[in-house]
Amino acid sequence: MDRTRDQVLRTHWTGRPLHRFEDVRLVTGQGRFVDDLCLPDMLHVEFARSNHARGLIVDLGIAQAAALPGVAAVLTGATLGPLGQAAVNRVLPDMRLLPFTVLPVSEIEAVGQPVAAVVAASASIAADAVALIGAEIEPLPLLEDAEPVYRHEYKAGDVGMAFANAAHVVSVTLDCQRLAPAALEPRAAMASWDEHAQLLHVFLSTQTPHRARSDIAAILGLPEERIRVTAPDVGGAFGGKASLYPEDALVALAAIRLKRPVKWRGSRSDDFLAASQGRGGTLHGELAVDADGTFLGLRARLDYPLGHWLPYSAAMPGKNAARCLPGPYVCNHVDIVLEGRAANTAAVGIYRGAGRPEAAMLMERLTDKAAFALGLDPAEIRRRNLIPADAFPYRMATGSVLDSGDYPRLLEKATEMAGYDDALRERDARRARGEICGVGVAVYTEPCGHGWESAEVRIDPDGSIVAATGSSAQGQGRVTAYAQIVADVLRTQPDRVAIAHGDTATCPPGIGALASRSTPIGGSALLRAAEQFREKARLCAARLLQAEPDHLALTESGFETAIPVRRTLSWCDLARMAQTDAEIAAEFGAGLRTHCVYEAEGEAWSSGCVIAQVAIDRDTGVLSVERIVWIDDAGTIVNPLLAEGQLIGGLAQGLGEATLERIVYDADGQLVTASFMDYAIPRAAHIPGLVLGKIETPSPFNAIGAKGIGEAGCVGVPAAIVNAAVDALRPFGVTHLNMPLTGEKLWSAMQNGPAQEGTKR
Ligand code: SMO
Repeated sequence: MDRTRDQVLRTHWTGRPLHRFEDVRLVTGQGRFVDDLCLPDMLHVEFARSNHARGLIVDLGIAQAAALPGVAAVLTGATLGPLGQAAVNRVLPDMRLLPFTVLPVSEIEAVGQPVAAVVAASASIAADAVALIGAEIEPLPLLEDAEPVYRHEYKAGDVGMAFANAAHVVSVTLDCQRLAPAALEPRAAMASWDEHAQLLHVFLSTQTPHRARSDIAAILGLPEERIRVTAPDVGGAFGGKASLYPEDALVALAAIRLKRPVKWRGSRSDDFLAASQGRGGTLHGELAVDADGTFLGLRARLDYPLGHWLPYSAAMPGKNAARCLPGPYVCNHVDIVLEGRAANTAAVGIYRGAGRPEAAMLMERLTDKAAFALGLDPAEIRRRNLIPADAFPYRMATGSVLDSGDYPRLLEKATEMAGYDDALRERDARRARGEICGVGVAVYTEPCGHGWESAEVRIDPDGSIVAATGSSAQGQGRVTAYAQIVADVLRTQPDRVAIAHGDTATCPPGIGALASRSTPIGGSALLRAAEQFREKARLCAARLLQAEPDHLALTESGFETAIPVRRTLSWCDLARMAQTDAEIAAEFGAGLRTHCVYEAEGEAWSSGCVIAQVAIDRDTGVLSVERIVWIDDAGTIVNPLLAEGQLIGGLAQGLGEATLERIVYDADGQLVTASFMDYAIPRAAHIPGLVLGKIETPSPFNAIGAKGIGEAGCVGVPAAIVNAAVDALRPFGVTHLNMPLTGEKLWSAMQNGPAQEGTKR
């Protein structure tokens, strides 16, 4: 390494694989999650949940429960009275809204819907009381073909002509199974009401503290300034904690009604029954190609299920799937119809990937089918259609603008690192020996959020630098990465920067941690706030040192000038004087503080290429993912260690989707998979051999140049695995497989020739 590069590395924290500052605390049991918190005189909530998917409440039968010693109250829809609505992001025009119901007054709309809340002296008394509730429900038939909640078309070019000119048209129908976000920590909420100050403090396991505050304000009819939402440590979320839930609102309401602190800790079953679920779409696509394999046109019909209510981002999966569908390829003629309909199930919302995985799966399956129809190698047909590196910014036919990327280089690097040609030869040799194995390629793009975040940087009187962000964390290591960004601007050590997040009382407003947008947008807000803070501090230091601001240099301990004489001012002294010098305080405000609202110029789009090698056991159908080679482009990487962790975590969940996970409702709307006994998630032993590589095309649309990375594993990995599995079973006449690729499904496919399509709701 040459000397200049070495110096740059020593003075620049961005790009260094620092270990997470959070880890020691978390791995030694010092984490504080909602359920670790206790308040004096606290009551506990448990919910009675519906056993029926749809019906009318005849009688909730709460008398026995209410009479149980230790029960403070049994709350029902009738006792709550009229309440306001949580917000829904109407990302599609003409989108209908469904009511947000804390507890139903008359109609039950899903199995697992909370119908009554018991508030008691302990969680076990509350649970005993719930068992005494014998609700009488008059069943109603399930909703069928409800009016769409949203319908939207994405059209460009002349699709009719494209299909008329095609040498081949291939089609794929995807049945995407529903998934459970399955965060390690189930949902939880605790609330206390200060009657004297008229202040509500809600502790919530959430991705979006500020939005939760707005929603609670709207539901309860309280001004926002009377509500504080604190997200303490949050044990994962993956989209499942991006919206306020009826249970959360009930906890806040109970604290006010009963004038005592109230806590609810959801169980795993509570989450399976009533947390939001992901995916679930039925997607049909047709791809028209010419004789060389050039993509001419794309038709698709995407049908998305929605549950019985709409979380804030309920329409995002459908919208993302539709707008991302052409993926990394040039395809100018598109006609995509998107519809979402309500059903008598738990809510459907965003889950790690939020529509991007379905788009990648459909496009990558279509691409493989086209390659097969033309006798082209799957890597080659992709090479012929990828958007060239000099075409950015690139407007997709669906209207979204890709900021930057180099898709051909991704593919080239992945095939090189995978030894693609050798892998194909090895596959053929193994096949000749009677083994069942396949190779699959997928190239993906994924949008990583747009809009704003805000940040605040200040120095406290004791000299500590505090950077507060509206973009919170649920275990991603945000505190470390954000400190690296601020430390670079202020030329200080990251561990000198305290990062505040996840509390509406101590942090500026923010959208939250979702859509892979935290580092690109939240990080950019912090970068800009830190720069503004540095310049304000420079002016302040110049005044104190009686020097010209331009003559001040920032050093590792503070500011320094050589003109007229050498003088220094440490951060500590600066902080103290900014607080205590009346003249300075008058000019710069008491204490040094800057607040910045940052709006990204556009969306950052990550991309990547995955090559999967799989083998299938002939006797059991069990699939082994033998190796994944994966090149990801997430633009500027702030902390490579955290980035790698995000890739591996996303891969694990993508692997779960591809091979194991599936939420099943039966024909009566009963949830068949309400525990980890029935819903399989991957274990460490399932994680395949992994070769990671990266390219970095910084985003021109945000200050850091970063793109998202946390969802990538759910986007590219399942598509590559399914393509590899179909490749493996091609000798059996299999042309398509729906996830999850269970042993039973693959074994059946081998027995019966063509793939057996799984059934799903
Ligand atoms: S699915 Mo994410 O938390 O946007």
